[in-house]
Amino acid sequence: MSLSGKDKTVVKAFWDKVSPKTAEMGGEALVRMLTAYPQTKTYFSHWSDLGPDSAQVKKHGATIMGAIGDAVSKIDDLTGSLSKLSELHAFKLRVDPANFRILAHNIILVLAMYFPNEFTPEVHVSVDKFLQNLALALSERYR
Ligand code: HNI
Repeated sequence: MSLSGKDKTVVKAFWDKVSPKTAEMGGEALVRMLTAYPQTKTYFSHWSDLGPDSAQVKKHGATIMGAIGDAVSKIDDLTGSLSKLSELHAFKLRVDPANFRILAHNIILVLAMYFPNEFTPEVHVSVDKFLQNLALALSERYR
């Protein structure tokens, strides 16, 4: 379902609040994805350490969250702004798009862990819709 004006406002306001912690939260979300959904590790088999203390995983989590923050600022055109990344994941990295939802789940979890008071049900529903739309935009170039 597409994002309403209210969803966009809620997501932007929440992201403003949490942005000082996004790099750290991205690392935590990626560590959790690789641990709780070990099938996702196949894409990172060229990295020596995929455990909870891996500097590479944490750094990459920060990179991913940076891209998500960028998408928040371009929330009116997710498909256009993510088309380069979609192409990369589709044709070069060959990431099964089902994994975008798995990562989104882990991001939601970490947002709630870090910001239990700010992550109200209202924020939850809008951020969830946003991440589903982002996953859809990232899947756009697969066919
Ligand atoms: Ni993803 C590289 C963003 C989900 C596997 N990924 C990137 C880069 C960005 C990025 C940015 C760096 C691009 C570059 O070097 O130009 N990835 C995102 C975003 C999402 C996402 C915004 C979803 C929210 N990526 C996933 C998922 C997987 C994934 C779910 C696999 C399970 N990504 C990769 C891999 C790389 C990657 C693998 C290359 C890593 C490397 O450096 O070798």
